[in-house]
Amino acid sequence: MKLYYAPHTCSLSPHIVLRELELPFELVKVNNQTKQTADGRDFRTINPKGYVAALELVDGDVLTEGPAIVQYLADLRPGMQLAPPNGTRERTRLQEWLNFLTSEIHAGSAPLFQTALPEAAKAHFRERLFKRFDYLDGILAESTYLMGQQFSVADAYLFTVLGWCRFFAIDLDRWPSLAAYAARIGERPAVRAALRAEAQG
Ligand SMILES: N[C@@H](CCC(=O)N[C@@H](CS)C(=O)NCC(=O)O)C(=O)O
Repeated sequence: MKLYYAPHTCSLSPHIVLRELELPFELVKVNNQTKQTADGRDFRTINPKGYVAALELVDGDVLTEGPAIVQYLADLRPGMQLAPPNGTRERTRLQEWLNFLTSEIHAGSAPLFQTALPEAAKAHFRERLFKRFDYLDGILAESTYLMGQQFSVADAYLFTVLGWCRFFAIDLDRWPSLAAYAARIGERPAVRAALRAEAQG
């Protein structure tokens, strides 16, 4: 498998999951500005949507959309329990989290990256995001991981998007349980290895 990634972006989430599952994979860096891959191809020929992450399977098929990719990966190694079995209520609970993260936190923080956006608009999106952080802080005050005691693909995703706070000068310590959670996930060997690989890439 090949993971097409760009450092500091949402592709870190499937990258972490690949390492947590100890699956064999190759990393291919994408320049998100030029849409060129590190091996000299036009990334849009791989993912016509033009954004990371994309996962190329051994038969050449390409999966996109982070929440779908991480579930596909987790199902390759069900024994590792990064996702509950398909068809269970717990799996739906995981999908509930993934949908919340992608629509409320990932997409909710995207406007803060827009340099062209006026500060008043950014303040609106920041306050909206902070309400979501308040909610997450309450959940993580009671729970080690989003799914309870079991680390899951949703945690790889939340850790990834929380990492963007440093780009927006958002101090995560305002939400102590969320900050402690991010620090805890950041200590996992697979997470450290993924961050190291992306820094060297
Ligand atoms: N819906 C997609 C969004 C992916 C996405 O937002 N990718 C960003 C990085 S976090 C990107 O590559 N943006 C570059 C672009 O849109 O040109 C997913 O959840 O995977």
